[in-house]
This record gives sequence, structure tokens and C-alpha cells, in this order.
Amino acid sequence: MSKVKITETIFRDAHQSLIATRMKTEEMLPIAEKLDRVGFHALEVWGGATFDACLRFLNEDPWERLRKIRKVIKNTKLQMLLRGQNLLGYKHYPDDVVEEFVKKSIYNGIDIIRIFDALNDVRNLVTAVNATKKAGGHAQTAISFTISPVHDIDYYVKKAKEMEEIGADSICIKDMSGILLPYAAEELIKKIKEEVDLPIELHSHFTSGIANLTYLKAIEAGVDIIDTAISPFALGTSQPATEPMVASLKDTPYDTGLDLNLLNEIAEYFRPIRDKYLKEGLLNPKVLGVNAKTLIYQVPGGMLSNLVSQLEQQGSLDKFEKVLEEVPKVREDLGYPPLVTPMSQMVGTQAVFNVILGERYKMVPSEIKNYVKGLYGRPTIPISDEIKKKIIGDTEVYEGRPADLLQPQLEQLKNEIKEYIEQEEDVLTYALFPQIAIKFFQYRQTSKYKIDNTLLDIEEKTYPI
Ligand code: PYR
Repeated sequence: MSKVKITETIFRDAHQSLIATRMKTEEMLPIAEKLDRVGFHALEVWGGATFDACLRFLNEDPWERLRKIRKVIKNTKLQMLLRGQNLLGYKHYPDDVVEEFVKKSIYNGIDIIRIFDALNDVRNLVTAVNATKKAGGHAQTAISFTISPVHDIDYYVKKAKEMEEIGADSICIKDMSGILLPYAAEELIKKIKEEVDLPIELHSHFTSGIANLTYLKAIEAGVDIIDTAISPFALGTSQPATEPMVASLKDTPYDTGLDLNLLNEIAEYFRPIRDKYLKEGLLNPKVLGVNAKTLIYQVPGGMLSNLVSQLEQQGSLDKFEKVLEEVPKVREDLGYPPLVTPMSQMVGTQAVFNVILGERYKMVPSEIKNYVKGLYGRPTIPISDEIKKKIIGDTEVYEGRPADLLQPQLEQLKNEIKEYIEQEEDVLTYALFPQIAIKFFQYRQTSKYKIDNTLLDIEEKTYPI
């Protein structure tokens, strides 16, 4: 039995899950020094949807955000979430782009990169894992957790072993829908700890109301690290709250050692920010309650709100229940993909099409066709010939690693945006979101926005990676 470590998600997943990733850097910096004093195992501050949201909605340079946070947070490891070969976008990128992206993320201040693949196809993690280690970072691989007739304990143990073999420094069980039940978590953590000699972290969401219980059983089973969010941005579709977890473990063998008074001061800083987002309507009280439907349909919080907005646009909100019921059917047809970015959006859209058109696979988005062609990786189990035929006709399925089909791209991309480059990272921004990047670069030029390129002096870092 040993102390439990905590990764605080306030600057990344907490606001991604509750306010569509809209927290601004200026709202983060005033409290960053205090967060640094708490003694968290890590602060998740970057990656996931934050990169896209900075550019698309906030007119912020995501790289500059990272540097600014790093300059204040000198004692705590900074963590990011990376979608494997999809980086922070929604499709596969060539290896040269992945390698450069990872290198620059670490150069600008990231210590730990959590790398996942929506299909748990470990081939899609290898380039990012190798690049992380080469740049001196900690490569944490994440298993996307889901429930299906083929996702049993043996499946997860096998994935954990594959990840250990490719050089993961630690492993996260990523329960994005909040459906991992307490006793299942206990068994899962015990079995993985028996078979794999790496630190194990558990990441869950409170969506269905069970994650606190799940964390407790996971802790008793020996999990090393848990992810929580400071209370004003916790619960609902976000993580379990940090303070009650710290209080519950106090004076036990799992004591986190974190100071509740300091955490309370941090919570007081965020409370008015939360109230502001509630008033503006960006924080919808609906995402704060317990959603037991998640336990039935496995639809993660973000996907629920996407489905609602897709149906609203079509004037078909009355079909919401039917679409929810269609999701598990589409998943089954497609070989049980976990519902996480980008599969959650893809499966959701297919379910909407099936219900609205009244016929399955009458219309199929190109992303789903590519998935069935093998261009995202290997499904958990093979897709039946009947479904394949319906979706891609006689096209042959690709069995290799998807990125092996992609040519290097960086040099060409650099050429395309020569006139805009103000920092080397700009080419990566452009690689991920070409149109939005150009708009942002033009805004930067016309507004005389001066990019801050300075980094934390390495001498000022007080902790070993
Ligand atoms: C993301 O990919 O952004 C998640 O939070 C899973």
C-alpha cells in the first residue's frame, strides 16, 4: 500500500468536459503559481481539444499558452493528452509531423505525454512513444476503456503488455465515458499490476455518478495515480473532485499528502469563473447532473451534446432516444470501437444518418468508409463481410499501419506558409488545422499581436523528469 498521487486536470480535461474547452490563458495564469505549490503528481494543461479551441474560438496561440504556463509552473510536471498518430486533430498524420509535434511539445514545456489510440491499435502509438522518449519526455500510453462482449479483462491485460513492450513508461486506463464500475476496476487494476511492471493511472469521468466509488476500489487495488479536477470544475461530465478525494484518503495508507486549505483557496479562485460561464450559458447545468443513460449506451458526455446539436440542426430532436439506441448497434456492426475521439463523432454521425434516413448505411460519411477500409487501424474484432460490402463494396481492406501509407509532409507545409512563419511551431499548427491556422496567422499579422517565444530557463526547473 502506498500514497496515491494526483493529476489535476483543471487546465485541460475539466474545462474541455464542462465548458467546451473555452478557458482562457488569462484565467489560468493568476492561479498557476498556487497550483504549482500543491504538490500534484502532474498538471494536465495541454492537448486534447485545447489546441483546436485556442485557435478556433479564443484567438490564442496554443504554443504560447504552453510556454506561459510553463514559466509559472516550475515545480510540477506538465502533462498533455495526445491522440496517437492523430496528434491533436482527427485524422492520421505522417510520421515526420508526429515526430516534430512531440519534440516541440516537450521543448515548449511538456514533461508527460499521455498517448492513446481510439482503436487501441498499438501500432498507432509507436511513433509518438519513440519520439517522446527521444526528446526526454515520459511516454504514458492510455488504453481507451469500453465495455462490449469482446472487451474482457484478458483484452485489457494484453493491451497493457503490448504497451509495455513498445516502451511505455506508465499506463493509463482512460475511461472517457465514466462507465468503469467499482468492482470491475478493482479486478482490472489487480490483474494489470500482476502482469505489468509499470505505474498505473486511472482517468475517469463522473458522468454516470460512479467514478468516486471506482477510484476508491482502484486505489485499494493498488492504482498509483488518479485524475481529479478542482471542485468548481469537477463532477458531471468532468472528473471526480480533487478535494473530497484528498480528504477521503487523509490519514490512511493512501494519504495524498496534499493540503486541503491550499486546495480550497484554489477552488475559491475558480468559483466565480464557473459562475460566469454558467451565467453566459457555456456551462449547461445539464452536464453537471448524473446521467445514468451513459451506463446503458456508453455515450461519453461530449458525444451526447454533439448528438443533440446535430439533431437540432436537422429539426429532428424528437429522434434523440432512437439515435441513442442506434449507437450500440452501429458499434457492434463496426467491430466495437471505443467511443472516443474521433470514433465517438464518427459512430454518432452514422447513427444519426441511419435513424433519419430510416435505413442502415444508406448514407455513410467518408470517415466511416475509411475506417472500414482499415485506414484508422484494426477494429477490435473483424467487421462482418455483410457490413463491409454495404459500406465499401468490394474495396480491399488495408491491414498495415495506416501511417505507412502517408508521405513525409513537413517540408512542403513549411513552404506553403513561408509568409506567415513567426515561430517554428507554426508549421505544426498549420499541419493540424490548415484553414483555421491561416486565419489565425492573418489575425496575428494584422493585429500586431507579438508572439512570446521565451521559454522557462532550464536552471529554474526544480524537479527531475
Ligand atoms: C480528446 O481526445 O480530446 C479527449 O479528451 C479524449
